Amino acid sequence: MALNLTYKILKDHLISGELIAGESIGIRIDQTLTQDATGTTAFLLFESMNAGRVKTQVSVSYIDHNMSQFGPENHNDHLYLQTVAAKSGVYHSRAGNGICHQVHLERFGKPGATLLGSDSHTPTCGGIGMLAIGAGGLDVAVAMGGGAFYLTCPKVIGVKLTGKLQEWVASKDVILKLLSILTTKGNVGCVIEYFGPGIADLTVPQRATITNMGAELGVTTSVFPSDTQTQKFLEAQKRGSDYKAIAADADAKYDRVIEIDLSSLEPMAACPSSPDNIKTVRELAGTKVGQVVIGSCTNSSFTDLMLVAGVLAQKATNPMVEFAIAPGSRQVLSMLAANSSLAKIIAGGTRLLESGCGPCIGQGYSPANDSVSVRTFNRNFAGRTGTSPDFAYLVSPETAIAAALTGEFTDPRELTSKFGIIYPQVEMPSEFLIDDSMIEKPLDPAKAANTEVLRGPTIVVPEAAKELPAKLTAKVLLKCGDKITTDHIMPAGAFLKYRSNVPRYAEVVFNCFNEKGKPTFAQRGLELKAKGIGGVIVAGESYGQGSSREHAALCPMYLGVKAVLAKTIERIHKANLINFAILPIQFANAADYDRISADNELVIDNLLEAIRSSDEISIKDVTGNFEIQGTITLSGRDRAILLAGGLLEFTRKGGL
Ligand code: MIC
Ligand code: SF4
Repeated sequence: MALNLTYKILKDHLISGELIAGESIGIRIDQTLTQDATGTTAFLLFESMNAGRVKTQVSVSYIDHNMSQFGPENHNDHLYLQTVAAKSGVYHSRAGNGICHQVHLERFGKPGATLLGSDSHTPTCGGIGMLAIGAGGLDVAVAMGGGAFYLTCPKVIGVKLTGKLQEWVASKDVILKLLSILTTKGNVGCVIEYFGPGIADLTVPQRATITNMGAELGVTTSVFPSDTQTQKFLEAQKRGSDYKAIAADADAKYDRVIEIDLSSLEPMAACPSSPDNIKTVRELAGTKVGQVVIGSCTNSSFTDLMLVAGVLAQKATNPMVEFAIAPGSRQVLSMLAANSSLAKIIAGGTRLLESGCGPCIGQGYSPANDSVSVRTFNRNFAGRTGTSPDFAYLVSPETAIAAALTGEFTDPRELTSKFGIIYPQVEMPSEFLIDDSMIEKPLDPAKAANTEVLRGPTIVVPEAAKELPAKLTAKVLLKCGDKITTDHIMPAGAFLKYRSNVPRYAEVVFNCFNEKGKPTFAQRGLELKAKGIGGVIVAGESYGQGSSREHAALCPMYLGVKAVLAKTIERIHKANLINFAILPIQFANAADYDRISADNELVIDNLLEAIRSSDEISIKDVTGNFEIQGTITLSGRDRAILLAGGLLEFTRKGGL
């Protein structure tokens, strides 16, 4: 039978289950990546599994998120991660070497292989023909220990690309277009696979921008075939031996096909405060812009920044715009320095930020009040910039640099007619500058055994999940609306440094909903927990959008949350809830959402029984005096994990 690319890679890695969309399957993981903001917990949990050395082909631990280092927490994390990596047989990419996804694409990604990463933008490596999936740290820890990764066998949406991108229109506009079609909701359980004549001209960095931001669709991953573009990229990275051609069979089937004509695309922007709030740049023309930043794992490749340098060589930035770049990796930065483009960038009026996540995760560079910030990033959730309210727009480097020059939204295609700026033709280099000196190789087992793992006092081993009670008595701790992101649940930015200290980090769970003078979500949760009463979160559609951060489950668990009752729940977050023994329930009848209020008391008489053997669960609203039905869509393994009291306990008890 003709197979699409997704199913080919899944078939090669299948350990359990059948390749039928909707079924639970287990796949072998070849490579893993972790980053510091999720990695500390992942490694603490990995250590507590006593798994010894990693069993994967390649596991890499990156430092890229938490590099602001206010106080000792971040550096303590770095030292812990560096030493635990050495001990566990893991590569360690030091702070300053670049953003995990960019570096993984450059130095480790392999067509046809599987990659599991504790970061939702792991699908970036889909640009090189990998099946690259984001997951919670605990799932990645299990994969590092040699365990399979379990997922719902996906539906595959084929995106057929035809035509050719015009000058000043970028691959970012392709994914923004797709977000305007599919939105951030309703795509759980799907993979996006690109095919068609239009892909031939797209370079690996361009493809990686598209697969990276595919995460915002809520899909399992996105993938491009591996072809001559992939070979060119790998050879230029001096990794030609990692190349293998892999593509869908000619007559492969897709569950749905969407066609995008690259020739007819125009520059676009995701407007505040959702990646699917799409407008054309033409529609926004004239809107004043106060800040522009080019960076993040979406758009900070060498070719992206060469384009920026080429424009800045012709015209400097507007003095009323604060303009910065954050090169995606040390390789990008070194190459810009070596060919003098960096000098052009600096001369053009640019602030140079570190090679890391930086402003994308609210680590500084917050915009002024009421100031429009134009970013080449992938997320613009409210408050993510560190300013609240904020007005963040997501665009291509072409659109970003046009705004930086003019101080307002400007269709970059007008730069030529209005300012005589020639479109810089940027070629993919035939050789990248290779310097892996900031990637520490795993130590051999004898040396590793003598390595002392450094654990600073700010690293606190997370409390283990508790078994769920047979009968749940709980209170609605919060009722929230649609599209609640993990940034709403667990803010990052200034609080990111508490990732290794769950009791401290838990203090800011749902901080954005806390009201001055009233007890916080955390205080209410802990008070109920002390009385043996559980907490429930009631939510609308697409609960848990966005990141893979398992703290969005781990910290609520610490505060006594036992269940989430929502209209729909996103994939990675649902898995994280299960891993930390919080039951994800969907309203059987969405209208029941309106009947339940915050603070209501809920009782589930047969919690464990339902988890064991039913797809339905009855929930009594004691305060409102009515009963509603919930749906629990769980695989057999999910049920076993919940009954064991979480994934760690499940694994300790010998579960696979
Ligand atoms: C993000 O972009 O939101 C993050 C920060 O990279 C997260 C991971 C985290 O919260 O540490 C993600 O995308 O998974
Ligand atoms: Fe880092 Fe931003 Fe990419 Fe997340 S989306 S990995 S914070 S650059």
